[in-house]
Amino acid sequence: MAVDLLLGLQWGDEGKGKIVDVLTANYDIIARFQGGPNAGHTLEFDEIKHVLHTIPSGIFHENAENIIGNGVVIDPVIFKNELDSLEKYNINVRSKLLISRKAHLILPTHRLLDAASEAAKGKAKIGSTLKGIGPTYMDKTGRNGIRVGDIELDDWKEKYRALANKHEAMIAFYNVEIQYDLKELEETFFEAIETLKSLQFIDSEEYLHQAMKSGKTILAEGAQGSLLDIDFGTYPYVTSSNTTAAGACTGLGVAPTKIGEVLGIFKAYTTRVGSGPFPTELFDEVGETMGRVGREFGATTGRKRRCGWLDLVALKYAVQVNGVTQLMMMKGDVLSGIETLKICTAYKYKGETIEHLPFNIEAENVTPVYKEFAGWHKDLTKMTKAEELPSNLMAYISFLEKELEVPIKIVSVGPDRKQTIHR
Ligand code: 2SA
Ligand code: MG
Repeated sequence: MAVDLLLGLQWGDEGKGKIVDVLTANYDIIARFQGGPNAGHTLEFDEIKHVLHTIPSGIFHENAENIIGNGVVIDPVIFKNELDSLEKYNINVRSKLLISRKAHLILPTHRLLDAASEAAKGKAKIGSTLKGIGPTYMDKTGRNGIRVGDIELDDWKEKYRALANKHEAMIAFYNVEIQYDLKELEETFFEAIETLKSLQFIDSEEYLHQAMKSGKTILAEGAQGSLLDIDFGTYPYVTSSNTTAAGACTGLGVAPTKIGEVLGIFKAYTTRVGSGPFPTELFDEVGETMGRVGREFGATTGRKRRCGWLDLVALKYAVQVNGVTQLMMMKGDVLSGIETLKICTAYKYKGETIEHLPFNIEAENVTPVYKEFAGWHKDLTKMTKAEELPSNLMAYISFLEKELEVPIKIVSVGPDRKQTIHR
């Protein structure tokens, strides 16, 4: 059996949590392969809204097993809170959640370092989620990190102390105002470590290998989006992991020959949180409307998301880098009522018109070229069949399918599980 991937194709917040939840019934195992509590995957059903940060979105399905892969970074404190809030709903997380021993831990000082680094950058800050993601991946590649498997060993606290001491010296080096009480932070941290220890740890690459052999179906759930990829995103305004398809191979230990469908998810418009270039960003009433109607606020930090038109140049790039085989379009309902819609089909770049993503897409380098589309006015949120979708929306969809050369298999018309149209 192959592993299918579900990835965000823009700057995150495409609606991955909802789609994983919708698709979970088809899979035995859901696995996260990168990122950490910088993610906020929102799921809505039975009139309750759940936000997951570390735990895979399959946790609400009775029969799905959920795996946190080696490529993920875990903050034990946030993880414990997530666990507590799920137990309220009578979900037996412990029996359905497995954690890779090779996943790295976010320490309290990683979070402080994230804050210090951002403060020191001033105007040039990344706009990180301040969850310690960057510093934790730095320690991973720097070969200094502490992994989940380490906490099963006796001497890990010495390793912890040495690393935390080094971090404190680094924080001082940044020379910025950061108030903290490490003793207090550590108390909470070590308490959360005990909770983490009570969960099931596995060698996830071996586990997945055996699962595939026995015919189990697996879905790898991406976090953030392709344009936040450490290699292919809008560097340096990116996250610190590979959010693209290749990240699923390294973040789970799955061979490229074992990848099946690559499901790419995008919004009918574009959003971005944090700093960095965004060529189709809107600063007018239309952008305001997208943000208000689409409830565009970060699920982790509550930050207001920047909004703009769909950027087909960037989307094509993401489809290409990931090898997307099926597309899912989210939030078309948010565009209802906008008279004329625009899709960016090319960039003006150094006096030329180009249709690929150049090295640098800062505002002073690229000017979007738009194609206009007549909007649709009907409320989509109660529609359940493809035949009901307005013809102007169908024209929008057909244009994208033709340009991207990949079918759009799901059109989502609202946040609820039920508001999902399969084509
Ligand atoms: P980090 O914290 O080091 O990964 O931040 C680096 C950049 O990556 C962006 N980033 C995100 N963008 C969109 N959504 C994300 N997750 C949360 C959510 C965001 C939130 O799902 O709503 O609640 O604010 C996410 N995580 C990281 C980040 O904005 C930086 O630009
Ligand atoms: Mg999100």
